Amino acid sequence: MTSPPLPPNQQRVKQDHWPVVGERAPAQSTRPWTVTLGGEVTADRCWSLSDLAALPQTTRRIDVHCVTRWSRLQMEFQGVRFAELVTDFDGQPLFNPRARFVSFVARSDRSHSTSLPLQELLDLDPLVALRAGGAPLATEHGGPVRMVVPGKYFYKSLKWLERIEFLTDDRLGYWESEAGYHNGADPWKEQRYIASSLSKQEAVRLIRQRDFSDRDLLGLQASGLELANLNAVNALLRNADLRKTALRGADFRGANLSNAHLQSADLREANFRGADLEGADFSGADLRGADLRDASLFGASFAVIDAAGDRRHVASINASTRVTASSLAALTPEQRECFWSQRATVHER
Ligand SMILES: Nc1nc2c(c(=O)[nH]1)N[C@H]1C(S)=C(S)[C@@H](COP(=O)(O)O)O[C@H]1N2
Ligand SMILES: [Mo]
Repeated sequence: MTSPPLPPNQQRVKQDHWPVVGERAPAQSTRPWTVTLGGEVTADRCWSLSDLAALPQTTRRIDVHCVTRWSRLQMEFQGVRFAELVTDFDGQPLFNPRARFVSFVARSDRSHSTSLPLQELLDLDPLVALRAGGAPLATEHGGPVRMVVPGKYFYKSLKWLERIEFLTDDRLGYWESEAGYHNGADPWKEQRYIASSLSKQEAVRLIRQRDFSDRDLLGLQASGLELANLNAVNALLRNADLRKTALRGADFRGANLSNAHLQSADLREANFRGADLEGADFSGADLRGADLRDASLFGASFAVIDAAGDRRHVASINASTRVTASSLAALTPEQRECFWSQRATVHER
């Protein structure tokens, strides 16, 4: 018999052992347990545990892959399909068309949460699980009710589910914002930490200390993270995904950000002196007070320019944005106009 496939660099647990990872118990409370829907919803909903148990129950065998490298295949879970829970009696969704992301929030002391894109969730067809292996879920494994999301590292499967919130913009979860866990979490693509070169300890340290200086973080995935005042001096950040990232006051002197995605990032007062910004995309970013002197800007963009020549998503630039004439010379005339029209301060050298 051939063994079933495992995602890269995962190992099967011994003898059906089920490790406890992360928080070990929910927050103490005397309130009866409920699961509520919130955010971009068409109707408020709230289920007690007996409401959930009275809904149609589905049994599934799901492969569990923890980011800490253990896997347990074909675990049996039982509960309500997420897709069914968020559908009304008449077949209409309980979320409205603006909803793009879902944040799951736990009844836990740190209000632990994790999020997923709504469409991905519907495709993955997760369970709001009440039982595992034929028995009620043990408390340390998320009982009385947890999420079980197949096809993602297990940190996307929240224990002690209390609230399901529909959102227009993503809200990073606990591990994703505090510990450098990758927001994509695809075990087959090995999306463990924000950069593939990192160990768990390094990812935590990088995020906690906000120190990326001199590091090779090729392909960094840090979209939406809170990284104000980041030290990224001389960091290698080619192709980094820094869309919507909070980077006010960040220090990118001498960094390599070629082809980086910085759309809608908060870059107020960020320092890019002497950085390689070739091919970087700054459209929609806030560059007020940013210093771009002596940066290489060949192929960089500061607005989306459509076929008719109209500029959209223009980066916010003003007189406190500094740039050198030689850097501007590498831009296309259309892109350069973002600086002239918004009266950036242009230094001759
Ligand atoms: N509320 C809550 N849910 C959580 C966590 C947590 O710390 N708190 N850790 C996550 C991680 S990293 C993993 S691997 C799984 C672990 O679930 P288990 O302890 O039942 O194995 O829960 C996930 N859900
Ligand atoms: Mo995990």
